Amino acid sequence: MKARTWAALAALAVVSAGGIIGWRAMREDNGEAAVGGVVPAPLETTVGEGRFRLGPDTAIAAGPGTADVAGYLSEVLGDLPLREDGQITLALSPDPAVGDEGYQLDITSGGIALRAKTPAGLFHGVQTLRQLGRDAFGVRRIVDRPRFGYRGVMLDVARHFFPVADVKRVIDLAALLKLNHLHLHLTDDQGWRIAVSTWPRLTAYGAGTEVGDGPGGFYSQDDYREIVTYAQERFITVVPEVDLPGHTNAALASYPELTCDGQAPPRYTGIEVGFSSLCAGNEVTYRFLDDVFGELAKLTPGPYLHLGGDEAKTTNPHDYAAIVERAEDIVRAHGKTAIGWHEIADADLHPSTVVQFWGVSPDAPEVAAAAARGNRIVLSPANRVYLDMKYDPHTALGLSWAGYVPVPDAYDWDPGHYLSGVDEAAVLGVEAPLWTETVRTLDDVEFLAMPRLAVLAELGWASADHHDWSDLRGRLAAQQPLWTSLGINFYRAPEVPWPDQS
Ligand code: NGO
Repeated sequence: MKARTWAALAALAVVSAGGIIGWRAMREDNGEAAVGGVVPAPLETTVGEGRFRLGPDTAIAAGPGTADVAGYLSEVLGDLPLREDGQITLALSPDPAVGDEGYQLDITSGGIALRAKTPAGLFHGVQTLRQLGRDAFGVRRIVDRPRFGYRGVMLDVARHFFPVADVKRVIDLAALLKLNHLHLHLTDDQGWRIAVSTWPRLTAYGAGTEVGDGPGGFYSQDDYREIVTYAQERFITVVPEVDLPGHTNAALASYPELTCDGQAPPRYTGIEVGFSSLCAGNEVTYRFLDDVFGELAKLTPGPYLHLGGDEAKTTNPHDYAAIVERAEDIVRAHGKTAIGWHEIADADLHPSTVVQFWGVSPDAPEVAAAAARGNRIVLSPANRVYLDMKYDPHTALGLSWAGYVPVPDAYDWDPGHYLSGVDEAAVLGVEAPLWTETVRTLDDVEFLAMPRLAVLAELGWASADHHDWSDLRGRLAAQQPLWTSLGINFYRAPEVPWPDQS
């Protein structure tokens, strides 16, 4: 295998005939073509001449510790056999240049060598390979690693419920784009979607509604474990959210003791926000939160529990801070890190807590102050990355309270230099939420998410000096054959030169 590696390097050296040219310089020389049709853009690409073609004897050689990723690669390339002398080699090697999630991919006319420090890195390399071809791959070397450690997508399964199979499909889309977090918005006014053994009415009653007149639904703990495992196999961390103290009508309707006046409200199927609240003065509120977060903590291997915190319009500021601070303590007592929507920055937060910005203006002094106190920030500016915003006035689905978000606008910002007074070092990453007031089916999800989720992935992964819309639009267009073969219902954004429309 070592010999093949050096052969690969030699082949590339011949191709860069102009002498010793740095990988980066080569990329610039080759322009768009050198980046290939890969989204998100790899850090460094050097292209050569020729191709490696899959043939009847092509096989995968899985080095120690790579069997799972090799199995996945075999599946996505059409059931290639695994064999020790395979031409496609997967290896774990402690190369610090690619970090914990990066990889190096060498394609020569004789084979493909993929190596990374971790299985997650190899998995990301496989996604690059999938995008480069189906049965033939142009000669190149790619050295790649992400800009931000947190790259997420959120699915609101409360406004409309989505079964496990749909969530798995969203995980697959996320994996294709090298995202590494799936945030599930599990509770809201319209429904409670996760079984909690000590509070069974949350699902027996509180899950039976959704927006409109649909039946709702919920995940049993086994369903949730199935989602977590499927995500883990794709190196994606599930971040469960229990929204509080507002957005809690489904819980209040199920358990009157959680309200301040002891009266259960009726269940709710509209789309107003900001009318419900847990009761700060009731001790039972905290027993409830301890039970719920305790069960979720046990079911969730990832480090984060999201406690919501948005739009608590009927909770007075003192009560709001009291509930958020105690909820944060409860999450921490269960060994997890809290995340919350940016309103939680008004409370006295532990510095480990992550603040998720969802505003529409870069001036958010309370978020900047939290960052100055050490809180890391996840950026979800609604007028850039909310997947439920309409593309334009003609989009049938979606909302427009944050404006229309055509694809170029989704790209037109830099997460490292976005919020005034927040340095890139304070930015943990980016996340695109998909709220589902108007979204009922997986087709709806895909239509709003694609291609904007790919744009979000680009912002989260690609280096800031790759930022170039004219380049990205070409690479988005290049995804069309793969997206079509995967049956993805993507929006044919008019700003992207899709091959089937030219
Ligand atoms: C807001 C609100 C959600 C809505 C969403 C619709 C946040 C964090 N809270 O975002 O309840 O569903 O807008 O775009």
